[in-house]
Amino acid sequence: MSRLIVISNRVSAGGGAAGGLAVALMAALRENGGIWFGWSGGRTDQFTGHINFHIEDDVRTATIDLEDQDIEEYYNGYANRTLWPLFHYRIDLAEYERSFAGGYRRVNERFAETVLPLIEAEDSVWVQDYHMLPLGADLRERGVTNRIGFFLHIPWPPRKLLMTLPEAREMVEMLFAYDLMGFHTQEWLDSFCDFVREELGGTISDDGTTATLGDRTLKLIACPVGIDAREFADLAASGTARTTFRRVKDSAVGRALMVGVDRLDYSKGLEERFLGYERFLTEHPEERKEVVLLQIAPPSRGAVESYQRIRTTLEGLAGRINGAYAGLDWVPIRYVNQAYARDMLAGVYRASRIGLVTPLMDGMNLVAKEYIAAQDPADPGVLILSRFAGAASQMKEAILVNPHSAEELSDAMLQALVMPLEERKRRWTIMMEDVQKRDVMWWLNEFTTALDACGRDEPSPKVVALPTKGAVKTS
Ligand code: GDG
Repeated sequence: MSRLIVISNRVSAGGGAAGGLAVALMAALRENGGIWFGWSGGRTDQFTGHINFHIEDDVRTATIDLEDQDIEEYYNGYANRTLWPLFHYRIDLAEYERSFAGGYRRVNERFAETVLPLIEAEDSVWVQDYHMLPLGADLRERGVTNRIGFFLHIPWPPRKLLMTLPEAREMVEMLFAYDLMGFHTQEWLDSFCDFVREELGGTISDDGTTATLGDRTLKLIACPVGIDAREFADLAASGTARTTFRRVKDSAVGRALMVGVDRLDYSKGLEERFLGYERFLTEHPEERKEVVLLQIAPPSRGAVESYQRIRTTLEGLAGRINGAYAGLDWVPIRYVNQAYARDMLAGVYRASRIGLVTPLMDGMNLVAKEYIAAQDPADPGVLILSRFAGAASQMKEAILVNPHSAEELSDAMLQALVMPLEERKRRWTIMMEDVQKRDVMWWLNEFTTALDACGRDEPSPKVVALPTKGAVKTS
């Protein structure tokens, strides 16, 4: 494989804090050489294009700082208040502001301008996620003729929903600057094709693997991201995981533990999950005091109002349910607003009889896979999984639920609690095989192999002036 230039909004730090995805991208960069480029998360008074280079775990990272206005309009604005809700089917929350769209375009151009001198002739460029949709086109405009791939980590919304975005057509047209576009599932890929066909008049090949618009052909691939299953199973066997397992088990004093681990985000269906649990407690008084729900929900995107609202709503709901049902020695919901180290999470998953993964909409959902990977093969827990998570297309042996229905959630909780060991093992074995087979390295290979196979027959790069503002310094 050629050298890889990975471009994403943020550059994930390596080391113990890194998730499976970051670990895999780092592994690819280590193996093939290359650079991971993105926003540092930091601010600057005036954007200069100054790049900070670092070496992390033998991988070269390059980050830039952004201006306050960039962060407000591009990150808190278009990415988190326009695209995120829209792509998760929440047009009721999506905000369509020209200033956001303008900031998004500006920052993508700044990314393109700044990364340009780092791209060498034979490199493959891999752009990640919805923050950077137009980046391929911005790079082409600056004369980049390298292979450029894009992977979308979130769902692709249905055509009519996407059409609520004022610049939807222009945005999708720009995607034809890429050589390859990857989605987690066939469903998201099909929605993309539907838009191309119906709104842009493009064509899709009979086998559904390419989309053509004018003289541009874009390859399409559905490849679900996985986790590093081996690493996760090792984490679950680590000393910290074992201590955490014991602590959590002891604290449940013989009760079955249900666990949810999600960023505090309205797409994750936390409110609906709490309501489903409340229904379960009401409908099954005999099960009260037999169960405890542990919800770990580290806050995210706190600068955005809808995220502040969900936090308040959940605090109210947890308070109400605990107020109604708690006794001297039992509290039905333990709601924790902080993040834990991954090895501790592995211990928590293993200690939990039920894994609750019930997003209203999710591109994939890695927690579902982590929960399965952390289980004890001799006594595995049960996964309750939303039909609307991309993961449901792979994990059919979970108890699949409609997360909007409190009754279905309640029924699923009961079914999971009484499920015999043999059935738990059967379901878990099937899911575990797939989690191991289609792991994060599998995903990486699928995508990069497809990208490598994209032929580039464009004219040689136009000569472009190096950015005058982009003084590249190392620090
Ligand atoms: C996007 C898409 C897609 C959570 N709490 C803690 C913690 N986490 C980790 C989990 C998991 C990750 O965060 C969350 O991944 P998800 O896949 O569930 O969701 P998003 O963050 O929304 O990710 C999603 C993904 O991209 C990859 O393509 O699957 O659909 O929305 O790894 O374990 N990690 C630690 N402490 C916590 O408290 N250390």
